Amino acid sequence: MLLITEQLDLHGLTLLAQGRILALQVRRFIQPTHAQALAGQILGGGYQHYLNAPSIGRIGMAFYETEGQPQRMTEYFQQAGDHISELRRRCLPFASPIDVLRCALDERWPAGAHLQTLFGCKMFVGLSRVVEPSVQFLAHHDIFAKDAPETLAALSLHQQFAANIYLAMPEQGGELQLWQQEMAAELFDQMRGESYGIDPALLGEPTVELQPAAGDLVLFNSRKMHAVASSQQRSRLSLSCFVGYRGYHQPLTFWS
Ligand SMILES: O=C(O)CCC(=O)C(=O)O
Ligand SMILES: [Fe+2]
Repeated sequence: MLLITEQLDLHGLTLLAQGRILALQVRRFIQPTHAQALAGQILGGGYQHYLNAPSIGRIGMAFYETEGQPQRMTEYFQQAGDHISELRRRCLPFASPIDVLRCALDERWPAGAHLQTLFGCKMFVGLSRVVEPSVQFLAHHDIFAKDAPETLAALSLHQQFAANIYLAMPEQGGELQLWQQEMAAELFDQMRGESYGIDPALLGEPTVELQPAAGDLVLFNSRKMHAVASSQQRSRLSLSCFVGYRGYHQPLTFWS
């Protein structure tokens, strides 16, 4: 269910694409000492909160936040390039770990990998996500077709993965919890009501629970239910994006 490796390679990506593993954990994708320095630099610039999940901090804007509202969509696309540059700037003199991931996917995947386009516009990639102490990141799934309905970009996906590069992790708590069981979009939306997610206790024991270390990269099937356990200690910082898979002979795409 979980493959732990030292390298992001075609083997791991293929197992994930085939659904033979739930998650791929790449240890030390970023050197731990660099991860720590990057976390300080990125958080030092300040952050805001999701418009539709206000307990979760973020730098950049997730397409998920647009909720089909034309004004938010315009804002998202207008700011996409600036948000990519802003993360790059905060990381200096290090490379942005998201840029490193983008290159690695392009280099390793036979058909390459590139930034997702939607409505003829380049999307944003590389959301910095902050989970503060005592905050529980509720169980949810991420399905592009729910956020961008009736678009070829979303409907052509065979699989959607969440990719997270962890830069600051609490010693205890903050585990990523994954459930093998998928939940129909209608049922999930009915259960969550106005909230972005549901109480993980409603799902029973997670199938896999991971405690990534600072510097690790984890890719998992985002259409399945997932949650993040709360921690009493420090803020948890990860850089995140989605990776879209449309078959072995098609390029991977990424967006946030
Ligand atoms: O922070 C994590 O470990 C996972 C967050 C999440 O929900 C996602 O990347 O889709
Ligand atoms: Fe998620």
